[in-house]
Amino acid sequence: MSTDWERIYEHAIEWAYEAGTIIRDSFRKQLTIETKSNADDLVTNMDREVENFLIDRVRKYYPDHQILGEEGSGDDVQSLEGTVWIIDPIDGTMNFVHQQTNFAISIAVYHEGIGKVGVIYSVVNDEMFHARAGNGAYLNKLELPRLEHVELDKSIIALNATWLTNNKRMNPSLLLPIVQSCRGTRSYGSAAIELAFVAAGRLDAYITMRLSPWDFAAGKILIEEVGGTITNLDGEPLNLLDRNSIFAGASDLHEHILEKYLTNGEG
Ligand code: 2AM
Ligand code: CA
Repeated sequence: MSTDWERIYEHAIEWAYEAGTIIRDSFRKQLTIETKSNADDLVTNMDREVENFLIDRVRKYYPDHQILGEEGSGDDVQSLEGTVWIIDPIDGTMNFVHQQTNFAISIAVYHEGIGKVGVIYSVVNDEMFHARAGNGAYLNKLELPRLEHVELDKSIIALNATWLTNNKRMNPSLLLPIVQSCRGTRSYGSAAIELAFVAAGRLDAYITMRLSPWDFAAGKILIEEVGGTITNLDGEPLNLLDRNSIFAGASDLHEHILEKYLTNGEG
């Protein structure tokens, strides 16, 4: 039986909207906040509740699909064989806790390692970024145009200031010239939103040192659907089963920055 991708696409969007309602309703309730790997790595009861909601839906309608979820309620996914849902119930949990805005639900569906459906729902702004491979990317009902050529000195690049300090993942001297040459930098604190913004042309590039598959799986599909490029910082393809550094952007700008600033033409 052939896979009904239109149905999966509609389900992903519908469930993201439903999950958004669950999160909005939670604003009136008490939040339980815990930490994970370190004191700044937050998780709330809502992250878990929303992940369970989405997983229940996938399991009910697509029992033979695998699920990779940030909070670990999904499957122990070891390969991208078959159909895999990659879910981040709340991307930007710190924003969710501190600001009650600038967080998103990220849902991606891959088949044999190929991105098929990508959905990023910025809940409080009610912005649904969605793409079905080969059918274009959309913001709500509006089709997103293909990304245009942009010069570095006219570009806006998203990155987190952490990567400009001395840290164990990145020599800041590599990023400083990029920051000095672009028109401006932004930091939203949600990788999914930052990737959706690249797809929508609101940002021209996004650089970060470490993301997990659920942070970037949907954004990758959106960006590629509008002709953008997303790789790791060495210009290599992303591994959807592991953490990666991330460099996404309009294709010409991506190539220019990679060659001039990140690999010195050696990559
Ligand atoms: P989260 O909110 O779901 O944890 C913050 O700059 C962005 O990076 C958020 O999308 C956040 O996702 C993600 N992030 C934060 N710490 C991370 C880590 N240690 N590994 C992977 N992604 C992380
Ligand atoms: Ca995340």
